[in-house]
Amino acid sequence: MFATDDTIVAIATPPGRGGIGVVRIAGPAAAEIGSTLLANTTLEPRHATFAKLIDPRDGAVLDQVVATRFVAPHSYTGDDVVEISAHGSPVLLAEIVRLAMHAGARLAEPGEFTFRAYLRGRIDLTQAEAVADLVDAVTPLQARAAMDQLEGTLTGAIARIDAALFDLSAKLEASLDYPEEGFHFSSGPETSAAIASIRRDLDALAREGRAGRVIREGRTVVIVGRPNAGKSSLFNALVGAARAIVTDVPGTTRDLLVERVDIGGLAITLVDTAGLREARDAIEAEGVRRARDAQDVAALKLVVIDGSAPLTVEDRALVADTPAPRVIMISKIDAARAWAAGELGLDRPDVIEISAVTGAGLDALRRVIAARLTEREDLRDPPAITNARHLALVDDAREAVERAATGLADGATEELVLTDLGRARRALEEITGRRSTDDLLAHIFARFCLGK
Ligand SMILES: Nc1nc2c(ncn2[C@@H]2O[C@H](COP(=O)(O)OP(=O)(O)OP(=O)(O)O)[C@@H](O)[C@H]2O)c(=O)[nH]1
Ligand SMILES: [Mg+2]
Repeated sequence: MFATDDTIVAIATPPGRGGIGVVRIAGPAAAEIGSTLLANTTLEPRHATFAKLIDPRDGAVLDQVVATRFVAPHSYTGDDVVEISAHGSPVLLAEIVRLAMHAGARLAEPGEFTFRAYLRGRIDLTQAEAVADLVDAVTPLQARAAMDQLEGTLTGAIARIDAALFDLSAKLEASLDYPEEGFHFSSGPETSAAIASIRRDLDALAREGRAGRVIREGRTVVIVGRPNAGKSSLFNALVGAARAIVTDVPGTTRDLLVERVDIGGLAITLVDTAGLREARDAIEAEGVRRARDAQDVAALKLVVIDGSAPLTVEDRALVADTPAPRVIMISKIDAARAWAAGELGLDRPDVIEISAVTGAGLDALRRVIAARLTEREDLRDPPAITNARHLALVDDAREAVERAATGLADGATEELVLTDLGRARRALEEITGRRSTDDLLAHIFARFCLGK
C-alpha cells in the first residue's frame, strides 16, 4: 500500500492558524533531517528542546520552535520520529514541510503515521481504527468509547476468546495425534463446556455491539406532527438555539431543518419537518412530502401532539399511522391542558409530556431517546465493541462456533470441529488485523486525515 522504509513528513495539526502547529517527521532519516532544519541542534530523545528552525540553504532563521525526538521503537509509528512544534502559521508550516522534503522526506499520505504504527505492531487494527474514531468523535461519549478501544479493551476481549479457541483446538489436535493416549476430548463434556463458554463470550460482545454501533455511528431522529403542534419549538429546545422559525401560524416550517446534537452522549442528527396536513400550496406540498420521506430514514420518530388544543381525529390518525420506533410527545404542558394523556389509550413509557417554554420533560425525553436507540438504560460504560466491521466478524465467529457445537452434538469428527474452530479464529484475527488484505487496509486508512 505505502512504502514503509522511507521517511515521511506532514503537518499534524489542523489546517488554519493556531497558537502552535506541529510538523511530524517519521522514518530512518528523521533525526538527520531534524538536525539539518534545526541548525545542528542535538535532540536528546524524549526531551523537548528549544531550537531555531533555519532554511539550510542560506541559514536564515524561520522560527523558534520546540522539537522532540523519539527513537525507534519508542515512538508513535515505531520508527525514529521528530516532532517540531512551531508557531501555528500555515505558510510557515508548509515551508517546514517543504524543507523537510528537500532534505529527503516524502510527503505522508493520510493515515500513514498510524498505518506504520500498525505495521510495526505498536497497535493492532482495532486500535488504529480507534485513533480515527477519536479524532472524528463529536460527543464525549464517542470519544470515551474510542479511547477505551485505543487502550485495548476490544483487543483484550478478542484475545481472551481467541486464547480459549486456541486451547480447545490444541486439545482436539492432541486427541487426533495421539488417539492411543486416550485423549478423547471431543466427545467429553469438557469440550462442550468450553465451546458453550466461548459462545457466551461472543454473544455478549454481539449484544453490546448493538448499543456500541449507535454510539459510534449516531442516529437520525425526526420530529413529526400536525401544523402548530410545537415541533420547531421542541427542535430549538433540543438544539439549544433558536434555529427554526416559530410562529403561531400553522404551516410555518416548510423545509427540513437538520442539526447535530448530543443527546445522552449520542451524536443525533435531529430533523424538524413541516406540519402534516392537506397542503395549501405547492411549497407546502413539497414540505409535507419531504417530512414523510424523512420519517422513512429515521431511527426514531418524535410525534408531537398539541396538549393545549383539543385532540382531533387527525391527531389520533397520526398516532395510529406512525409506525414504531416512535415516542409520542404531548406538547405545551405549561399551558392549560385541553385533554388528558390517558385519552390516547397508550402505555405511559411511550408518552412524554413536555414544554418547550419551561423545559419540562426535556431531560426525560433525552433519556428516553438514548434508551430507545441503544436499548440500554445506562451508557456510562461504553461497550467494548462499536464498529460494524468488527461486529460482522464477531457474527462470523459465532456462526463458526455454533457449527462446531452442532457438529460435536451430532458426533462429527475432530477434524470437522477443528475446521470450524479455525474459521472462528480467522474471523477474530481479521478484527485485530493479524490477518488482513491490502484492500481492507486501504479502506480503513483512507478515512484518516493528513498527518495522523
Ligand atoms: N405555551 C407554549 N407554547 C408553545 C410551546 N411550544 C410551542 N408553542 C407555541 O405554539 C406555536 C407553534 O409552535 P411551533 O414550534 O412553530 O410549531 P410547529 O409544530 O413547528 O408548527 P409548524 O411549523 O407550523 O408545523 C407557537 O406560537 C409557539 O410559541 C410550549 O411548550 N408552550
Ligand atoms: Mg415548525
